[in-house]
Amino acid sequence: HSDQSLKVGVLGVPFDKGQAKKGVGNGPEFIRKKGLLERIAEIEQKIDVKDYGDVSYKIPDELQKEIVPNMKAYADIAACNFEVSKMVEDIIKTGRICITLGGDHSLGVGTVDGHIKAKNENVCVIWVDAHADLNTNKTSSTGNVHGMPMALLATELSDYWPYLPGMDWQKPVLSLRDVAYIGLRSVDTYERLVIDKLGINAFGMEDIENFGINTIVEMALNKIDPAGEKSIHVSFDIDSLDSLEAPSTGTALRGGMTLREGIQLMEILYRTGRLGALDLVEVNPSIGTETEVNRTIDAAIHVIMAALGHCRRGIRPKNVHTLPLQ
Ligand code: HAR
Ligand code: MN
Ligand code: MN
Repeated sequence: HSDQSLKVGVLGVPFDKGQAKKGVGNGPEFIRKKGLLERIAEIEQKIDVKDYGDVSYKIPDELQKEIVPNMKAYADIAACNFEVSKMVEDIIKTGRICITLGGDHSLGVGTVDGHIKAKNENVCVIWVDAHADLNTNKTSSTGNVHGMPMALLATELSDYWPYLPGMDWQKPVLSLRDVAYIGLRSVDTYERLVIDKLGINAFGMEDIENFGINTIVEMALNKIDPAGEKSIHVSFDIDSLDSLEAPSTGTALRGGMTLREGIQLMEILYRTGRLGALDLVEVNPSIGTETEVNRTIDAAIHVIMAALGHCRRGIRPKNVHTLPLQ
């Protein structure tokens, strides 16, 4: 770690309309209540952290009645992500790493867009997720927009969308060549087609099994940021972790990453010194028992701590080299 303090901004997005289950909007409140900011303050690396509170939005009149086929709560999605994008852009422009607490994963449209605007497009994305979130409104079997953010962001898929009213601020400027998935294990058929056709860097659970998480992160960075010069955006869906590790999420799934792998992944990305933004999404405190909710939130906090330089080896006392006598 360095003596220079790391500047961090925390932003809550209590948004739940990208999917059907109530409760995921309370993620930011529960994660803060369990002591995220206090835990960040314990990290040896000096951190200047500012909490920007929660994003709020109003649907503008002209958007009120807009609907897009097979995109549930379209007006809310467009209006909320507009605010998210502006906030994330501002936070990153003040030199802070932006930690966004979700909320469902539809907010990834706004966070990645804001990051790209703040860094003049010099951004790569690591999407840590059991799912590819790469459906368009024509391929989605659910109409839930939390399964679509990557497809909304991708330049390569812009021709596959109808005109999206109220989303003109969001130019698809992210190439899927600058994206790597880690943790996939539930990919829909059309998503699989896109991944194969475009040759997207997709590291599934079997790859983590074969190579180990260290090598996978290295491989991902070599593909999307070979020169080591980009700002890294990590969009971490808590369902990337095994459902035993993070049960309180809307689409929990067995066979996922351990928390140890999640922590290791984030520690490696911290050490690049190029982490620009981290989304921590899909924690749903209304799902599961109290123990399961606590376990899930605790996992989320561990992932964020690792991203900010928390060291599992412990902290050396300052200027002290011997044990106290008696
Ligand atoms: N692919 C499915 C769909 O489009 C489910 C994906 C949503 N689940 C998530 N996103 N948590 O990562 O609806
Ligand atoms: Mn997701
Ligand atoms: Mn997911």
